Amino acid sequence: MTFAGSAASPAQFPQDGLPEVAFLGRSNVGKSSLLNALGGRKDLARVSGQPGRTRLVNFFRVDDELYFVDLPGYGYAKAPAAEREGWERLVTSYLLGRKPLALCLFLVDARHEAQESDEVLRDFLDHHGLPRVVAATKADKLGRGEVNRRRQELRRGVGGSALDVVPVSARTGEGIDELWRAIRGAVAPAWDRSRKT
Ligand SMILES: Nc1nc2c(ncn2[C@@H]2O[C@H](COP(=O)(O)OP(=O)(O)OP(=O)(O)O)[C@@H](O)[C@H]2O)c(=O)[nH]1
Ligand SMILES: [Mg+2]
Repeated sequence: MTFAGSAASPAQFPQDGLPEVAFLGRSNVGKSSLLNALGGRKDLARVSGQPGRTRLVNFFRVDDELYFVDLPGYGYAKAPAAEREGWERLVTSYLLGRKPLALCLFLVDARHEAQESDEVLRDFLDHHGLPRVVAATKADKLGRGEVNRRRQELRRGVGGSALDVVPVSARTGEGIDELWRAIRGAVAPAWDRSRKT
């Protein structure tokens, strides 16, 4: 996996048409950490102690296969309103206008109930017919039985029409292979389409 550039506007998005997997979720939920774990890189995407630090759309190329797209998190109350509206516009225009977008990875913290902002995102993705896999992050902070219980709860909650709910840990690597299988399953049809056109 290599860094392929940051975009502050759609004109700066990649042009080569490889399928894209977008990372979505609240600020601090672990998007950049999970992206690094899936890409087998320790610290390519910036991981921050401070929430709300990813402010651009960042593209990471995984071989000649696909792009991971690290989007700014939502729900970070301390960000100035004007700035927040700017990212929201950028993220919305990405999600609604991006042809190569093959899958949304929707991250929620395995430990917590889905927040209202998560439900807003779930409804948005459903409304626009954007396929998603839910990744329940930081599963290393829970015991095995608790992880399974949370997985069932999340299936009923933000799961909805999701293809799957997969508990993951960027710290221990738990769930990373399973998540890759879910990603490949969802991206393969997009791959076929992009080769035909
Ligand atoms: N225990 C544990 N901590 C994690 C895990 N993944 C991320 N974290 C921690 O959670 C914090 C936020 O991680 P990031 O990957 O920066 O989260 P983000 O969603 O990219 O945050 P923003 O870009 O600010 O929206 C960091 O302190 C990470 O070390 C995990 O699997 N287990
Ligand atoms: Mg981040």
